[in-house]
Amino acid sequence: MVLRRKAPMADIDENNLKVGHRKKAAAGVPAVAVSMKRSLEQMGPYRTARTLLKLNQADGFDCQGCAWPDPDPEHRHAAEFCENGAKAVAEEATKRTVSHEFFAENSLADLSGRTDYWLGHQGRLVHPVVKRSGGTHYEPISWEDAFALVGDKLRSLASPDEAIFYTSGKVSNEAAYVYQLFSRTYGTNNLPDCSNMCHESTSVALAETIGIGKGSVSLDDVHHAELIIISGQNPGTNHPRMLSALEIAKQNGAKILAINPLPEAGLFRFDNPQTPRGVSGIGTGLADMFLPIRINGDLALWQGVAAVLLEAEERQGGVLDRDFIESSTVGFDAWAAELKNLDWTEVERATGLTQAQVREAAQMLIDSDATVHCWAMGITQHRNSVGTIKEIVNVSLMQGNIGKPGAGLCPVRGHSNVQGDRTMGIWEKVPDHFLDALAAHHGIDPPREHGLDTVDSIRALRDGKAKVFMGLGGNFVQAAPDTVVTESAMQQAELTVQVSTKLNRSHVTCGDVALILPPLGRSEQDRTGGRDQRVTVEDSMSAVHASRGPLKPAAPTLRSEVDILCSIAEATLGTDGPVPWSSYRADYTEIRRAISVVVPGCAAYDEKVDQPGGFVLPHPPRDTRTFPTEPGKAVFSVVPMSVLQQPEGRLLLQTMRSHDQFNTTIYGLSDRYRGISDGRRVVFLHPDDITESPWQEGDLVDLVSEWEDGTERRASSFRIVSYATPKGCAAAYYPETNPLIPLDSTAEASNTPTSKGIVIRLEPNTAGHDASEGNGDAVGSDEGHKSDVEPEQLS
Ligand SMILES: Nc1nc2c(c(=O)[nH]1)N[C@H]1C(S)=C(S)[C@@H](COP(=O)(O)OP(=O)(O)OC[C@H]3O[C@@H](n4cnc5c(=O)[nH]c(N)nc54)[C@H](O)[C@@H]3O)O[C@H]1N2
Ligand SMILES: Nc1nc2c(c(=O)[nH]1)N[C@H]1C(S)=C(S)[C@@H](COP(=O)(O)OP(=O)(O)OC[C@H]3O[C@@H](n4cnc5c(=O)[nH]c(N)nc54)[C@H](O)[C@@H]3O)O[C@H]1N2
Ligand code: SF4
Ligand SMILES: [Mo]
Repeated sequence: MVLRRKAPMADIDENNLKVGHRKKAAAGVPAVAVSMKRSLEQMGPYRTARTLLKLNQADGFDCQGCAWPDPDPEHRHAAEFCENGAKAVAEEATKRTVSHEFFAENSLADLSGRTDYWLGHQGRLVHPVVKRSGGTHYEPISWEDAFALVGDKLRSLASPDEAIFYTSGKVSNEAAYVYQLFSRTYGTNNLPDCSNMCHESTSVALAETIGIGKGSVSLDDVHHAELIIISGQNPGTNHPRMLSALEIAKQNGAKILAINPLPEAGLFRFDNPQTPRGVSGIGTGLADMFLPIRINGDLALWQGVAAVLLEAEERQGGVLDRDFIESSTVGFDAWAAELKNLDWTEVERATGLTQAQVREAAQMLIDSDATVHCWAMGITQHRNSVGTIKEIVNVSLMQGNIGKPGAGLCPVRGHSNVQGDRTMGIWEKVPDHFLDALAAHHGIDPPREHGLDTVDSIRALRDGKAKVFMGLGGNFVQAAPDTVVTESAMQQAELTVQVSTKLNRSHVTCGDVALILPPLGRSEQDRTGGRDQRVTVEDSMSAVHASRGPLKPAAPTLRSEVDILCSIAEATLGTDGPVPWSSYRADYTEIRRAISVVVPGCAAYDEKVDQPGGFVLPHPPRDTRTFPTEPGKAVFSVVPMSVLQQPEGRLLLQTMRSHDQFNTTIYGLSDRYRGISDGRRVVFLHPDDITESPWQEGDLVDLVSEWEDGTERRASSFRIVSYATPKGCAAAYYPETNPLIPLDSTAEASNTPTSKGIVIRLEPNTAGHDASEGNGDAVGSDEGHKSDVEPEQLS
């Protein structure tokens, strides 16, 4: 069986694709120029000034761009944002809006032929709209009728577990708290979130080993580390202000070890546009060592490093933190014994690195007394991710690199409030103590069985077990794996409700009845209940603070997320139940009072969030080297070696972000650091893999994935680009490649889709309209079509 979907492609002329040089430094003057250009285009000069000066300031609003933390208030610049933060703001604060006429003119069938790039560029959604059963268009509906429609439908379900309440991680703590409270008062823990596709492997591995599923460092630790390891992360694009922190660390003498199949620009040099060195292009050198690892080689790498550290300890001593291992951990001996049998041939095969390279990297750890280990999607989105992260924890524990200054575990989160949403109870497997507190404070009886995560929600929709899907932000059908399966699952829903700022594919691939409810964005003033409301968020380092939008809302019709959720709750559960929805809506302080009682670590929440810079949530391993695990100590875990090897003639594909997108939101067509412009359907290959194939650079091919059950999945029309990626390892952009990821291909123990390790083969292009141009001549380039490969960086 072949699963294939004709992807919408018409709005982007991929024949304009240009392939230029890969950049060797990130940011610099071009970043400032792009920030200003995009901001002015979308917002005009007045809104640009109003927003950017308030972005990430103590009295302003939190950047929607990512979860990287802000410096202390006294160390903030007037311009405390990066290029991609400015793009994220411009995307939301755009002056364009989607009118009723737009929906009258464009049927669902028309819209489904559009790319997400085109859909997002239509502007802000400003009116609630409905698609009725059998309807061909969205049409206007009043807010009250929309709420009643949702309430009636939810009350008619045979069981609350037939409803799914998805969250994307931009949602504020107040909205998240109200949402999970509504879902649980209604009667289900079906609260999947984007985290299920993102850092879930981190949360699972850390909860088991250190007792809390969050990172253990502060920004100050990054600044004062002796060694910073950056694994599977592209900070120059996805967390650009991390480069400022790395620059400070380098000035303080830190070394950086970067591990990535691709030589991402932001790993090598930072041209800080706020310093003369940066503007002049001298910049700050970052990575002292770069390991161009094979996709999925990280578990083997950390086993190799651990083995070298154990050897060195035996030989010379002083490498391990014996006192810490003795007093604060369990399982060391069994783990160390297992590593005695390490097979170096296996490590070399898995990593594509030589034993000498692994030893050299291990020496950097030996030489450091304070190591911070950062990681992101290149580590979390594999079948063996939980095991890999446990091995990273093992290596940190053996040197006592947790709960001491300049050291710790630093999973770098994605969405700006994804960590806060979890803290607030957006979690299908929330622990019993949270439910107990919820029950006691609100006088409700929350269900105790775990709910559905993202992948299981798709299965439930596919199998007709779930009938209502509500998305609080996000773009579920496009972000989820196995696009063909997910789209058809969503179309089987009886009702879909999307609370969204911008149009996207999840509105077009919807249920029998579908609602779009447009909320205020974070950059906008919120006057719900006639008073100035503020919300709160938590960053990747557990700092919580308030956020207030400076802008006049895109339209007076918009309602806040809290308002929408409380209104749906009332329409579903009535107004005389135990939860005071209308007081929550009238004053979010009331929600924060509930948070301060129910959510661990949040006592006096409403007062603390207004301190300059907010407050930091407790983290026992970081604060006192105590570990709330089952044995009461940090746990060394024996992780069986596993390596993803593709069969002969196949490639391992990773799916990643370009520099000009936020997840499924495509800002533009320029992946500047990788030298790509005016197109997105490219596949990056090692030059030898191109030579050994029947194709040449610039040719159009289909990507075909192969899954264990014999099914195949096809995504058409990708241009071959020669690139510095290890042999056998391909890369292409998400979400165009999501049709290739089988729903059942998930990480063990976290159920995260394997977005970074998919076995594919290349085939001749079969998409009709592009096939005729399927040769290298169609690729334009200002400098000729350059391959940009430095063989010495490759395995
Ligand atoms: N501008 C912008 N910012 C964003 C986002 C965005 O889309 N745009 N998304 C946000 C979100 S939700 C998230 S989760 C983060 C994502 O931030 P990242 O994790 O940086 O995102 P990806 O683009 O998926 O990049 C994964 C990196 O891992 C590398 N990699 C792939 N496979 C492997 C492997 O097997 N081993 C190793 N060691 N490396 C590997 C890739 O080459 C790539 O550099 O960014 C957040 N910030
Ligand atoms: N192949 C592949 N798939 C992946 C990944 C990958 O690396 N590869 N990464 C995964 C990861 S890490 C993540 S986090 C998920 C992302 O999954 P999601 O979070 O579901 O997707 P986004 O693209 O971030 O959602 C964008 C939409 O959110 C809405 N939106 C934006 N701002 C707001 C707001 O303030 N309020 C509301 N209510 N709506 C808003 C807009 O309508 C916009 O279209 O994708 C995952 N999917
Ligand atoms: S690093 Fe992230 S949070 Fe900070 S300004 Fe850039 S995009 Fe926004
Ligand atoms: Mo993410």
